[in-house]
Amino acid sequence: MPPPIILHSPQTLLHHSVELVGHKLIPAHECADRVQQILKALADNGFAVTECDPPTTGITKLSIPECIHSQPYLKHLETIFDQFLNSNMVEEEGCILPECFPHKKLLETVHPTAKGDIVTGKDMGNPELPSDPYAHLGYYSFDMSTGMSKHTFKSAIASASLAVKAITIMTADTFPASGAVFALTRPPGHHACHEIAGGYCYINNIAVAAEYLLSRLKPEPPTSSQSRVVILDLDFHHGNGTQSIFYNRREPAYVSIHGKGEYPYYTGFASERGNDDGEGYNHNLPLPARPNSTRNDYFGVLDTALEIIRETWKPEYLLVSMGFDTFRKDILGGFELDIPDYKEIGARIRALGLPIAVFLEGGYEEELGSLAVSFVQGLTGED
Ligand code: OKS
Ligand code: ZN
Repeated sequence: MPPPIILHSPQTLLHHSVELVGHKLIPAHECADRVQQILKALADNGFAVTECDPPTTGITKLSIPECIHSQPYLKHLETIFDQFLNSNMVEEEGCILPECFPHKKLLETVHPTAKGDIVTGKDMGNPELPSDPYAHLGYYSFDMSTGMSKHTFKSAIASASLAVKAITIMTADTFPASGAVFALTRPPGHHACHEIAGGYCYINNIAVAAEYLLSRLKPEPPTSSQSRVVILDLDFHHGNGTQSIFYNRREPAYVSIHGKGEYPYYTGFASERGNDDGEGYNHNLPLPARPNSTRNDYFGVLDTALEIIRETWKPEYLLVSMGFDTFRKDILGGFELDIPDYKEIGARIRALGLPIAVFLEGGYEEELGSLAVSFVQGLTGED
C-alpha cells in the first residue's frame, strides 16, 4: 500500500492560547509546535506531506451545515476576539477566556424549557443572552482550556478545510480501496459541540468531514444495523462533541475508547448508546487509566471496537479521531501505550480494508513526531 496522503496547512499554526491549570494560567499544551514536531519527524522518515495553503477546498463558515455548528456560534467564533480588542479588554497578542457559564442548574428552575448540556450538546435554552462579550464567551464554551486569540478562527477554518480536503481525496475514483489520508488538523475538533467550544476545540473537524462525506453518498437507505460511515475515536479523551452532534443519527456511527472518568468527565459512559434514529449507533468503551489498565487491555478493547465496526455497522468508510495522548508519558493522558504500539494500531485499522481518513486530535509529549511516524508506518503496512 502507498503511504497515506498527509495534509497540512500553515494557517493551522497561527492559533495560540492559554489555559487554566489549578491556580495557574499557562501557555496551552495544545500548541503549534505539536504540528511542527510531526512534520519534522515525517520528513526525517521520508514521508511526503501535501501542503494546502490556501486550502484548495477551503471552506467558509457558511459552508458548515447547521446540523454541525449553528451560524450564530460560528459568527461568535469569528468576531469575539475583535470585540474584546475593540473594547480594550485584551491586547493584540493576548488571549481571552470565559469566566461564567450558563450552568444547567442555574437555568432549570427559572427556564423550565431549558434542557441540554454537554451530553446532548443542545442549546441551553436561555432565552436572553446579554450583549457583554463575557456573556457570549461563557455561553459558547464549556471550559477554561479553550481560549481565543487573534487568529484562532482562521486556524480553526483552515483545520476544518483540511478535514474536508481529506474527504475529497478519499472519495476520488483513483483512491486505493484500503488507502488512507491523514489530515494534520489543528486546532483539534472532537470536543466541539453544535454550539460549544471546549477541550482546545472550536470547530469539530471530523464532524464537518463526516457530514460532507455523507452528503456525497447516494441517498440509498442502508440495510438494517448498517452505517455507511463510522467514526472511531482513539484519543485518550472522550469526544463528547462528536458524540453529541450525531447522537440522534444512525450515520455516522460513533465508537470511542477513552480514559474512564477522565476529562471531559461528564460524558463517555457505556450507557450512552444514542437516541431516536441513532439508538445503538453510539458506543463508548471507557478503559480505566494506569495503573488499572495495561497495553494488553487497550488492545483487547481496540479489537472490540473493530469488531463492532466490522460485524455490526459494516461501513463503506472509516473516519478516525487520532489522539496520541494515549502514550504512556503523556501529561494529559493515562494509558500505557509505547511508540511501536501506534504502528500496531495503524496496522489493525488498515486490516479493516476500508478507505480511511484520519484527523489529528490530542498528543502533547515531545515524542509526538515518533508516535505519528509509527502510526503512519502501520497504516502503510511497513514491516
Ligand atoms: C486542563 C486540561 C484539559 C484537558 C483537555 C484535553 C484535550 C484533549 N486545563 N482532548 O482530546 O486532548
Ligand atoms: Zn485528548
